[in-house]
Amino acid sequence: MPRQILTEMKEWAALKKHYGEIKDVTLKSMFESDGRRAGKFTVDCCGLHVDYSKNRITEHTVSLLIGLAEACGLKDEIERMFRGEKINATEGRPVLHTALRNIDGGPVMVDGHDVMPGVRAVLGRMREFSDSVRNGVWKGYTGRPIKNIINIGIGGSDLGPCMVTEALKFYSQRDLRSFFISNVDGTQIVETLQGLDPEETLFIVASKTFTTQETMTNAATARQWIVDALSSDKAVPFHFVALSTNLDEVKKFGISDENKFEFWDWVGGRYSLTSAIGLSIMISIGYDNFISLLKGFQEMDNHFRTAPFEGNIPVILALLGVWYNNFFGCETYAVLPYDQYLHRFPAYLQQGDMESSGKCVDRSGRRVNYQTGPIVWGEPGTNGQHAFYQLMHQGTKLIPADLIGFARSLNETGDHHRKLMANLFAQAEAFAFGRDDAEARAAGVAPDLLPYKVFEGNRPTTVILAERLTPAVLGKLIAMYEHKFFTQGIIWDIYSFDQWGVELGKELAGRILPELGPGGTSDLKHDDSTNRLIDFFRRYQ
Ligand code: G6Q
Repeated sequence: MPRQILTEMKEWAALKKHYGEIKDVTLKSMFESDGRRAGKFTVDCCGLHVDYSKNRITEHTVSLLIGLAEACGLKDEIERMFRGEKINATEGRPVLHTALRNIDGGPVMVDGHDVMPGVRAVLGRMREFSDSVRNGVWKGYTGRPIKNIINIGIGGSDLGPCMVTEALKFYSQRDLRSFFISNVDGTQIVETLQGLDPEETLFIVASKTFTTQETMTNAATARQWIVDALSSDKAVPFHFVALSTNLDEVKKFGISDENKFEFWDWVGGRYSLTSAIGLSIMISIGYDNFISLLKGFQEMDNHFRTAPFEGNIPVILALLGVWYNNFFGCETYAVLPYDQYLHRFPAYLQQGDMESSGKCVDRSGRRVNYQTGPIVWGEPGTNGQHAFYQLMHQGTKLIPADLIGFARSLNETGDHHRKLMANLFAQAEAFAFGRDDAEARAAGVAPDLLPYKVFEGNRPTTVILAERLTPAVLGKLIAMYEHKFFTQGIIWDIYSFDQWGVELGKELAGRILPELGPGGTSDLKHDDSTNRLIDFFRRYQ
């Protein structure tokens, strides 16, 4: 039976009414009237300190939002995911990235079969392989140890490994260099290979399907580079490994059984970095750190599965997301990590959220009559402060933001870290409380400039702190957002784990390609604009 339409639920109506009552209440007044507000809206758990008190909510808002989550059956839906039910219905698959980090947990059944022995076996092979590359036992074709690791993949087979490798660079083996090639634009591979020695270079071809145009094109170019440089096809097994669910295609590419690392169709691309897709991460940071990362994920998975909603970090973040997206009408939210190592984190979350929640049809096939996924964007602080924060402070749009920071730096250098964190705290404070007329006057602002130098404030932020950026903390942060996306998908009643829009792109590019090559002609097959664009391109070939 189709679920009741979200906007027809009584819990939705209650929230709508409540929004009307609260929309003009300022954060300033909320803090003034309750000196213990921060304590009421903070969750300290799993080594994370999540302060969501600078959001435009009251305790009543939270309880209404939790009521909505309950009415949407969130508790059961969480269990259905963890139990391996086929909740990715449009692809007919379970969603079990949580099994990948259930390393010391019990069986996880898919079609009557426990997937955990397979998960542990692949992890064991990744360990052997990454150790052998790290300690120089794995040799290239000419007998030289590997120094350069190049992951070739795109989307979920690139963003996760790349983000984590960057985030955990502090823990990396410094004589190994990691590179990521994703774009089919030949510029990326040409520029990446500049100056690299093929004898010391290992390619990891990461593709769930092993048919993705960009990845296969880059892999073929890399293969040619190795074969040309080392003058033999026989060099390929020494310089290529594959990560895939499509073992037949891997074989066709010429990668042998011992050089392939399997994962499974119940691992979604954007949720795959804890599968074999994380091999480049493991080579960079080593097996033990990789396990710490998985344990961080696992701790957050357990928290999400068991914590009551009022103290459940991913649930709280998701409810805030729904609150702003659907009631305040916010179109976007920003992720602002105050840590340079996390510079790819917003881009990673952008995919995770926007592919998962970029849907307009509900799970009963009906066009939704409410907003679903927001636009996600961000940059590390403090860089963003000198770029787009202006609009966040004084523009006409309301942009909720997550500010992420750490009490201790991994690179203590003078007073850099104190300055960094002073900025984080000051920005969150300014977003919330702004600067009113009297404060501006007291700060010496000339009367004619007052309208420009007054800051309304009332801009919501959530501040997420941890002691230090460790592999385990990173695992928790990633899993926290993964489960946030899941929760929002349940409330919006959408399928979070398919991505037909991505598949469309793969199909369309293949259709026009022959028209651009030698002898190709558009033959006026398209609309007038597309025909002309193709003609322009062909004129210069
Ligand atoms: C992720 C998406 C998508 C996918 C890429 C690469 O969830 O499905 O980003 O990861 O299109 O696909 P392959 O791994 O199959 O090459």
